[in-house]
Amino acid sequence: MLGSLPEIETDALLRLIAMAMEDERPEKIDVGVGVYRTSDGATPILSAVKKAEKRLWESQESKGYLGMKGDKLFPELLKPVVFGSHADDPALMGLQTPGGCGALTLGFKLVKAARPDARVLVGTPTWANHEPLIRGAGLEIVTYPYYRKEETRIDFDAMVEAFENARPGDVALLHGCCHNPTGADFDHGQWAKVRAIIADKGILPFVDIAYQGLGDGFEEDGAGLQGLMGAVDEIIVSQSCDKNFGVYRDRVGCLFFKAGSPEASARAMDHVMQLAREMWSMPPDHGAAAVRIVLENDDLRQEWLDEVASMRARINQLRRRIAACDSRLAYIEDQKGMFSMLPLTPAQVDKLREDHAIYMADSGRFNVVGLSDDDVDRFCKAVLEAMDG
Ligand code: PLP
Ligand code: TYF
Repeated sequence: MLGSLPEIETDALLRLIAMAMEDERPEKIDVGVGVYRTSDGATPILSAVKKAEKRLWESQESKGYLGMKGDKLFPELLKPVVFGSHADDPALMGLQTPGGCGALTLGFKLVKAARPDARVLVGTPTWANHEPLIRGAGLEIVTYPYYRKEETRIDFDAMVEAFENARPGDVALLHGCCHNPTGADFDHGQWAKVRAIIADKGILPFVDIAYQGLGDGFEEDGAGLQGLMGAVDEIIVSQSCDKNFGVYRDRVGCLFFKAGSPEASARAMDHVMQLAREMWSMPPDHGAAAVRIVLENDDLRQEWLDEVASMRARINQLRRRIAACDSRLAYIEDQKGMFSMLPLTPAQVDKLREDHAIYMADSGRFNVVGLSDDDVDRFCKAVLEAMDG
């Protein structure tokens, strides 16, 4: 039976990661996968997390099951970080998931359960995993234009037009901050307009926030989502701690949602738990427990905030350096988070890999913080040469 399975295309990004690992050229620059790196190319465990893990190891007396919601304190401690002054909204509920991917899966399955014919409006481009996760939940996708790669800007008017044509009950997938793959986030005015259309059209916002703190700061990066909280009765939020706590492989995330009332949210939670049971039953504990310990201890929380601030400073310093290389790269300074997208064709991206051992996604997306301090000038020179070629 299994032998009859057809061949499938593997994830292009995961293929790129494997190719970069095999390349032994010493000058290799890997700006493919989205993980934070120091100038030495390391992705270290945060010191606050390491200390929390030690405390966990010392104090944990049982690994008995925790239940379908996982660590119950974990989402409560995250709420003020993600939702600011909306954290105490009695209709806002959340539960631990295996990473942001688990939250996205669960959130879309919740939509499918509530409204099987809902359509999901998805910007182009978006993170490559969004589409399979949405289709996996059995939902229809309708794309909206998000970014003009050649003009290095958000195609805001076209996006607004697409939202104007949406049906009530459609779901709009939005990136909370640090847009993957473009780095292009809404400004305050654009968020205000998005809020107004969503409320006016009866669209359900689904906000994916996986990089909070790595753009301008936790408050700034949460502001768009928090503004939406005040404007709508219902919202779904997939959150990931994998980047801002550096716990990627531990798979730490949260699904939050708010229905029209605390009672309606509680009913949605019953459905969510049923759906989680059909997939993983209970999320893995270790990473979320470490994050919970960081958040509940003032000393560790401050250490973590300082560590994220230094990651953010490195990202933004690299952005400034790249932008200073040439006016054609100046836009990169205004973008947020780990990624930006270069106006390159797939053939130009291939050439960068072949001629310069520079690895980036076919779309021209590159991980800014994959560059070491010494790589910046060579990287910019090669990219500009490719743009001219
Ligand atoms: N959403 C976006 C936009 C991402 O870039 C990622 C990246 O990994 C995720 C969600 C999922 O994160 P996780 O690794 O926690 O599943
Ligand atoms: O976009 C990235 O590079 C990260 C890592 O299936 C990633 O989000 C890539 C592919 C994937 C899961 C995570």
